[in-house]
Amino acid sequence: MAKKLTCKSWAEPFKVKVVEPIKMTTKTYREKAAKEAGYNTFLLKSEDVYIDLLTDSGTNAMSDYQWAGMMLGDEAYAGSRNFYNLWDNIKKYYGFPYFVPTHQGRAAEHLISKILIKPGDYIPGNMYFTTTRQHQELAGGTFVDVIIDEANEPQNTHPFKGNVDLNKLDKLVKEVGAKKIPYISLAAPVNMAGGQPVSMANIIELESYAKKHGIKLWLDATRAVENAYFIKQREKGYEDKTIAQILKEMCSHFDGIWVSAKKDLLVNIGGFLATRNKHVYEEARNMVVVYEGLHTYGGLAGRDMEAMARGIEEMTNYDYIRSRIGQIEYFGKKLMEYNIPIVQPIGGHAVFLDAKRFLPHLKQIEFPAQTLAIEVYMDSGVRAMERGIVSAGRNKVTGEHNYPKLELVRFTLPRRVYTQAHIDVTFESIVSVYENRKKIKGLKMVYEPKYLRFFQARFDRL
Ligand code: PM9
Repeated sequence: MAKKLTCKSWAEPFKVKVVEPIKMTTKTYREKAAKEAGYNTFLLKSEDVYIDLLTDSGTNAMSDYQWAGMMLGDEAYAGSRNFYNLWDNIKKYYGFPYFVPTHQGRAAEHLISKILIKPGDYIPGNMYFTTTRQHQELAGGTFVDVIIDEANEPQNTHPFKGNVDLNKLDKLVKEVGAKKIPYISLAAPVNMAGGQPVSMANIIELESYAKKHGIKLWLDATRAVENAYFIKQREKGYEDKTIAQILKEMCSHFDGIWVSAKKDLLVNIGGFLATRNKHVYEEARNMVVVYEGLHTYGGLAGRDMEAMARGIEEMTNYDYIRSRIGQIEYFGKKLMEYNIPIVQPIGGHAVFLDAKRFLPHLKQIEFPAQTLAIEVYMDSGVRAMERGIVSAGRNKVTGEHNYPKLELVRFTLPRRVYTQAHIDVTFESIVSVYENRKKIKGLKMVYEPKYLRFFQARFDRL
């Protein structure tokens, strides 16, 4: 009997106009490349990678509308028209009156950390992010994790694992005093927890808590559109709102945001800081000329700002974001069919393998996630990223390794770049590594840089 249709599929609301060839290599070639790269996927040459799921940062495919905008770049040193186009769209979509462009997200993190943090301050947040915490520490602050416990449990299917635990926050406020807390650093969604969202209810609760204690509330809105999508899917009362309405409502609860435009905004470079606080704006507008460039370009070309302005218009399109997150869901569900241990619920920008359950015979100090990432590369040429003990770095006081509860490998989907067939090839490679997992040995670190070690550390096989 013929099979009956039980549900209808979605498809991407775009088609391919330009293609970029990618190289297929042999296993022997990849083993040599991995060794030369010190078994760190960040140190591989991109041309030696077949399917590049290292990051969704700056790896997006721009639309013809964005490329057309690139030709309208006004490269004046001061007062570029593209700066004003971008400003208009930041006001319209994020709802903040003031903004300062930066060359990427961490430059905005640098500015806001320098402006708000005094040495000895504490910055509570919903799980650390590598570059965010680094800038908070360099400004003399100490990051304190106040995320809910469920975020550290890969199999827990809580719909908003990015939420802040108000009791943990209150405990910190009581311990150190609100005066030592310049702002709450919220990320929505939470990258290191597996792309897990924060609910609007939690944001509203946080806002009222912060106001009551005279603490500012800032948002890392780098992937806020993905968070808005999950709110629409999972939170009562938001089903009928548009992604643009939810994004604006989210932002309305914050003093300001910093953004790496290389994600949601569908571009290859860019970042910004936006706020409703005139004093912070004036400080940032002045400081940006020291570190980035004039306040009307912040280290970017006029054409880059135009691409960002146009990316903002495309990022909240429902069919687009549904297909982006749908692609990741497709990937995650395939892995789950084969009992591959992944973080659940499936996140907004990536599928995260749980390396502790994938390679239970390895100790955390044998770098299971780093090992797994390079094993998958050697198997198929698919590149992923470690998000475990290497990324967590060292305790800034004791110098000991931080041992995070989550030891993950992130397979991140660039926006509008790969097809379902690329996902199938990736999934098959992960399954074949899983079938041979018992033979896999760990790594030892043989070179460790001082800052953000995961980018440049080198390893040897045990
Ligand atoms: N995220 C990522 O791959 C790129 C480099 S770090 C491995 O996930 C958040 C939530 C990010 C982020 C970068 C930045 C910094 C801030 N917040 O990379 O400097 O995910 O533009 O942004 C990366 P930039």
